[in-house]
Amino acid sequence: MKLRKGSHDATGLRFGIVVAKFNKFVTSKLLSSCVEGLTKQGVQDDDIEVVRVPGAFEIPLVARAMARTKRFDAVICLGAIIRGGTPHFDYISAEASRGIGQAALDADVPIIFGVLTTHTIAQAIERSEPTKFNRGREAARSAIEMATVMRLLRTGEGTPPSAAVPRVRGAKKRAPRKRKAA
Ligand code: INI
Repeated sequence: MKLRKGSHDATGLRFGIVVAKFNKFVTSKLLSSCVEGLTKQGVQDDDIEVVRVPGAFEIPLVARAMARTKRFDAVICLGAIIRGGTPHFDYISAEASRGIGQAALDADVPIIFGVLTTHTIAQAIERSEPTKFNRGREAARSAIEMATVMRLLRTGEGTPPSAAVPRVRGAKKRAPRKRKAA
């Protein structure tokens, strides 16, 4: 059995970040911890591109557009959806999660779900604290791991040559080409 896993060394990798402006008192802290999480693992400041969008609902379209440029090894989505007194929360959170998942599959690039969905403001604040569990920093870790896993799969790095190009069982050998008469 061969175990393949990503690493947390992000040297030379490039990341896009989409961050919602809605609930900025939370998302700004997610953003700073996310950027710090990336740079601590070796990402250069110039290799991080941040795009701000109005709210979490707008994240998927921009994340997909960024991923499709193929300029990034992964795209990270940051937002904070906090339950209010209406069903609005359910529509926004369902669409953000569904859209982000779909965007990754469409673009064939890792897109990370760093969007908080909480019942209360207190829960959102707790999960964006730089000193405690911070969803932005976690999103950075996941992005690095997924970027390195995908690179591993694409390049076949560390794969023995016989396994990198699998033989098709029962495939016929191609007959040698006939030479044309002069
Ligand atoms: N956007 C959020 O990012 N978080 C929320 O909690 C939120 N709530 O509760 O309304 C929210 N709404 C805005 C939404 O994302 C769109 O920006 C807006 O509907 C325009 O399309």
